[in-house]
Amino acid sequence: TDERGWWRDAVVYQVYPRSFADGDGDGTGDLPGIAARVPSLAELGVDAVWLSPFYPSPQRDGGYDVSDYCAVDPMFGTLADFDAVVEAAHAHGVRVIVDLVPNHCSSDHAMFQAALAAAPGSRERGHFHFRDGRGESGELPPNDWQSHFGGPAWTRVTEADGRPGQWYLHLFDPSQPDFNWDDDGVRAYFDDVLDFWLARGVDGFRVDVAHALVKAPGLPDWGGRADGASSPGFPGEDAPMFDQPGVHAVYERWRERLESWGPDRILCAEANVAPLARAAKWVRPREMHQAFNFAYLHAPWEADRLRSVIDESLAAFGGVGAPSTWVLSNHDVTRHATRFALLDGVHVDLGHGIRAGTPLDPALGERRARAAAALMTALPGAVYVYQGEELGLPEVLDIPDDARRDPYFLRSAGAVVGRDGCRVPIPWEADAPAYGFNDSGLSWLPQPETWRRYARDVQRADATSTLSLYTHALATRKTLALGSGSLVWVRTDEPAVLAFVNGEVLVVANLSDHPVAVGAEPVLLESVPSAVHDGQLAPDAVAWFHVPSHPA
Ligand code: TEU
Repeated sequence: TDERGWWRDAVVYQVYPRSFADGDGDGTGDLPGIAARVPSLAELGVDAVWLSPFYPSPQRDGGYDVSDYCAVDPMFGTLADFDAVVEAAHAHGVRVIVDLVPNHCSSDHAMFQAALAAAPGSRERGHFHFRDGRGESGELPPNDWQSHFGGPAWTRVTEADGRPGQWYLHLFDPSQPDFNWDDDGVRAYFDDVLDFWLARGVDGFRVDVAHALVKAPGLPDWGGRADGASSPGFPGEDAPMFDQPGVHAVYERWRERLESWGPDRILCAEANVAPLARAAKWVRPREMHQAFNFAYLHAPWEADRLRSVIDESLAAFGGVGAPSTWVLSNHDVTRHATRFALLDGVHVDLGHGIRAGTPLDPALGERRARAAAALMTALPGAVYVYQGEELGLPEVLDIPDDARRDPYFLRSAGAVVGRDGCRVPIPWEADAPAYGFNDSGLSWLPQPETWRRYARDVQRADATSTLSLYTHALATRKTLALGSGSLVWVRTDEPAVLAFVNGEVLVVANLSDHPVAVGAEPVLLESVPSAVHDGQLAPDAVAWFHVPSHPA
C-alpha cells in the first residue's frame, strides 16, 4: 500500500486547538470549534488535519504535558466532541492525525504520581528515570544534562520520610518527567494508547520528540555541550539523550500495531535533528512514514540555500524510499511572514521568538511568505501548513509579559521571549468579537488590533489575498498531481533565480533584487498580483507556468 499511500503527497494542516476556534466562548479554542470549522479546511483543500494535544493537561507546556493520554481535557470538550471532529472531517474527506507525546508526561499523570509515592527501586519508579544524586548527600544532579527550557534536566524529590531523595530526569520542563522506554510497562501502556485512538478512527500520529525516547545506557555525562536547546536542530551524533539506536524498535512495534488496524494509518516523526540524512533515518518501510523537514523550515530566503536544501531533502528521503515533507512554520517557531521580514544581517533563534523592536520590514516578509508558499506547494512530497499561515499571519511581537504562557519565557524569567507569538487565536471574521474566534470576544492571548485585514472572510472575498493564493495553489497542485511528481531543475542565467519543472508546471522563483526575464508560457499562478509583467518576473516573487509538452 505504501506506493500509493495518501500521505505521500498530502497537504496536512496543523491545528493548535487552543487557538483555532472557540465553540463555547471561554477564550480558549476547543473541539466543537474545530468541528464547526471543518468545512473551511475542506474548502482550503487540505487532505488531513493534525491536532496538537487536546488531552487532559495542566498546560505548563501548551498541552505537551499530558496527564491522561486517553481522554479529552474539559477545556477542549469531551470524547464525544472528539468523535464529532473525526466524523465531520471524514465526511469532508479530511483525515485526522493526533499528536502523541511519548517522551514525557505531565507530573500530574497517575503513573508519575505513583512513582513519587513509591520507594526508590520500585516498579513504579522504573517507569521513569529516577537516580540517586551525586555529591556527599546526593545533593548534585545525577549527570550534567540541561533541560530544553533551561536549568538542569533533573529535579530532586522528597521521599516518604520527608527527606530529600532521588532525582528524576526531564529533558523539558520539571513538570514533564521523561518516561523510561526501556521499561516494558511503559511500552505496553503506549500500545494501549495507540489502540485507544485508532479505535476512535484516527488516521495517524505525529510523534513528539521522536528521537529522544531511548537514552544512552547509564545516562552518561555529556561534557560541556549538555544543552539540547541549540538551534537549528539538536546537537551532534554523540548526544546521549537523542537518536539512540534502540529507539527504532519502538516505532517498528508501533508500525505493526497500526497496520493491524488496516492500511493508511501513518506515523510522522517530529525529530529535530540535523543533517537531513539523520532525519530520514526515522522513515523506513517498517517504521515511520514521514518525518518533518526541519532543514527546510530553517532555510533562509536565499536561492543557494533553498536549492541545496531541496536537493538534500529529495536525496535523503528518496534514499529511504519516501517523498520529502515541506514545512515553513509550526507552533514552535516564529511565523515565517515575520522571519522573512528580518532585515539582512539580523539573526534570531527561531524557536526563542522575536522581540518587539527587532528591525523588520513587514511588507517584504509578507511578499516573501507568499513566494515561499508558491514555491513549497509546487514541490513533490507532503506539505504541512500551520494554522494561520494561509492567512499570511505574522508573529505577534507585543504580547504583554503577564499574558505569556510559554515555559521558555517563564523559565528564563523573560530572557527568552518564547513561542506565544505564533499561538495567538486566528481571525475568521473581520467584524465579529475576537475576529470570530468565538462569540464572546474573549481570547487567551490578545489579538492585535491590526488583524482585521487578515480575517478569513475578508480574504475569501479577495481574489488577490494570501488565502486565495493558498486555495488556488492547493487546488492546482492537486489537479496537476504536483505532490506525486518529480522535480527537474532548469538552468537559469541568474544565480538568485530558481527554476524547475514538475510535470506540466514550470516554477520560477526570483530571489534576486531585480526583475528577470521569463518565457511566454501561460501563467497558472503568481505569488502576488502582476508578479509577471511585460515578460519579467518581479523580485521576491514566484510564478507557475503551464508547459504541457516540456520534456521532463
Ligand atoms: O518540540 C520538541 C522540540 O524539538 C522543540 O523544542 C523545538 O526544537 C523547539 O521548540 C524549537 O526551538 C515538541 C513540541 O512541538 C513542543 O511544543 C514542546 O514544547 C516539546 O516537544 C516538549 O513536549
